[in-house]
Amino acid sequence: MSERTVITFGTFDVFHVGHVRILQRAAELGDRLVVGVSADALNIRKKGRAPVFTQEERLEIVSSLGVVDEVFVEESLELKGDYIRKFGADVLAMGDDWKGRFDEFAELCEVVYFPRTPSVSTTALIEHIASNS
Ligand code: C2G
Repeated sequence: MSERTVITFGTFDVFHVGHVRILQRAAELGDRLVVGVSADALNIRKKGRAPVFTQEERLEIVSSLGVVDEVFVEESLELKGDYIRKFGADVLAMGDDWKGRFDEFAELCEVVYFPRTPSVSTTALIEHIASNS
C-alpha cells in the first residue's frame, strides 16, 4: 500500500502543548506529516501583527519535532488546495476552531478536525507574560 500523507497548517507562534498535541494527532492519521507554517507577511495581513517568533524560527521549531517529516512556508490562506495537491496529501487535519472552513477540500482529500486543547493559546500566553512583567 502507498504511503499516506497528512498535511496541516498553522502559525505555531510561542509554541505550546496545544501545538504538540495537534501535530501528534495529525501524525497518527498517516505515515508522513507535512506542516505549512504561516508566513510572517500572512500574519501581518490577516491579524494585523507580526508573530513573536519569525517564520524561520517557527519553521525550525516545528521541523525539529520527531512527528514532523517536512515543513514549508504557507504564503497565503487561499492556496490550501494547491498545497494539498503539491504534497500529495491524503488527509488535511486542523483544529476545530477551523471547523467547517475547509470542507471544500473534501473533494481533494479527507478533512479531519480535532478538538482544540482547552485553556492554552498563543494570545493568552502573550497576555499572561505581558501582565506579569
Ligand atoms: N491548536 C489546538 N489547541 C490549542 C491551540 C491551537 O489544537 N489550544 C491548533 C489549532 O487548532 C491549529 C494549530 O494548533 O490547528 C495551529 O494553531 P495556530 O498556531 O493558532 O494556527 P492558526 O493561526 O490558527 O493557523 O491555514 C491556517 C493558518 O496557518 C493559521
